[in-house]
Amino acid sequence: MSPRLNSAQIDTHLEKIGNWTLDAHKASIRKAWTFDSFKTAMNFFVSVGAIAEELDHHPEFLSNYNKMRIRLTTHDAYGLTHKDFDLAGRIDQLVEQQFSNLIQKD
Ligand code: H2B
Repeated sequence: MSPRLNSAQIDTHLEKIGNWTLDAHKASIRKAWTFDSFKTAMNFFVSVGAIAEELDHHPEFLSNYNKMRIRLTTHDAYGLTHKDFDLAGRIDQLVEQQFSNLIQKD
């Protein structure tokens, strides 16, 4: 099992990824996206699901019409591990490559 990261390790990982929010207990990170439609949000959900299966690491999803929020934590370790940051990086890469033009513009 992956070891839980300590506070300094978490800060180092956070600096390397884009714009994820750490909770007050340093036990999870989260990020939200607003897409152009519900259908896009569902496609995003399915795409992230495929990455989760590949990495055997599974996010918590919160869906609200065209918004998707993802929270990452490692349940087995009761906190953050490198698996959460690996998955965060893959999700950011997915958005960049396949969803960047489908983010809702104000
Ligand atoms: N996902 C997350 N987010 N945390 C875990 O601890 C976890 C997981 N454990 N996916 C994995 C699966 C584990 O249960 C299996 C057996 O590898």
